[in-house]
Amino acid sequence: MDAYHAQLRQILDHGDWKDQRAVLQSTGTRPRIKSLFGMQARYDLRAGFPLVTTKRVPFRAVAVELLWFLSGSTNNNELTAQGVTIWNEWADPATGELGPIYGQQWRNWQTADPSANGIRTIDQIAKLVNDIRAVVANPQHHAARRLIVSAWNPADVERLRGPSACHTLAQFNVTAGRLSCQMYQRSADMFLGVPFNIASYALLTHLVGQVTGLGVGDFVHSIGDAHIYENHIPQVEEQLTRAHRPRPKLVLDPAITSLDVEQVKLIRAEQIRVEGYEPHPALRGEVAV
Ligand code: THF
Repeated sequence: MDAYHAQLRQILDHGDWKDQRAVLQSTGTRPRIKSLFGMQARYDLRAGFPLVTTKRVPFRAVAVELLWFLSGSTNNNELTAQGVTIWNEWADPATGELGPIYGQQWRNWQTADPSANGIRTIDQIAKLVNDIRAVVANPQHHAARRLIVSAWNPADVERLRGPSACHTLAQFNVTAGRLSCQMYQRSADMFLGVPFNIASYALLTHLVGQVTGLGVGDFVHSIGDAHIYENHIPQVEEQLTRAHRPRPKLVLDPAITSLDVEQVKLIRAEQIRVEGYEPHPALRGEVAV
């Protein structure tokens, strides 16, 4: 995970201080961020699973969150029922609803369609899996360089309660029997969010690879506004003194053979494990909301 540390170092050394909108609930203040626009890192998924080892990242929460996205849910209650509380700050207190976030855009993108009673929904994940299968069968298939899942829906941005999609778009690529993924993240909380985000898209790449019979290649992480909140800087300084440990290995249950919504709902987090994960202790930091 040298690339992640290099990004943290570069932001600390060369980033610019900026004011921003989100608030720390403990103090009611808006922490500044140190920010750098435009960064990219490449993680070779064959070299082990890219789970940060210089602090403990709760991998089970990553897996539960990704399965929740893939189930099409946008309700935080379905996440907290499984002990994952990372979306609590943004959920409607009465209903648990988060608005049209990833689950809806990935599985139920809505578009006007006069020929189909006014509205049609697109399951981008089902289309992705089908298109990858078509590209595997025929590398000249027109979908080969269009293997894209978009969470950024301009019409819905104004309806979102919390932040609009941070990870806006993922493009997949099949080369030499290996599946790679590049994700564009418009805004990245480098200390709290990014270790989750890297692990989440690496896991998604493995899952899509498994159901399409492909090995894995690289996860490429492209970032717009990469920032460290000022209240996270002592933790980041501590983290950067820690030595990397060997990357863990991802172990997926071979029984996972479909990412259809109904099949995803049957997948349990225990079917997705990491082996050999021996991180440094967790480093706590308050999230700005
Ligand atoms: N907003 C902000 N400001 N930062 C984010 O990272 C972020 N997200 C999602 C949406 N909005 C965001 C929510 N995802 C944690 C991790 C992921 C999140 C939000 C918060 C977090 O606090 N992690 C802690 C504790 C984890 C735990 O509960 O055990 C950690 O130490 O990793 C990024 O996509």
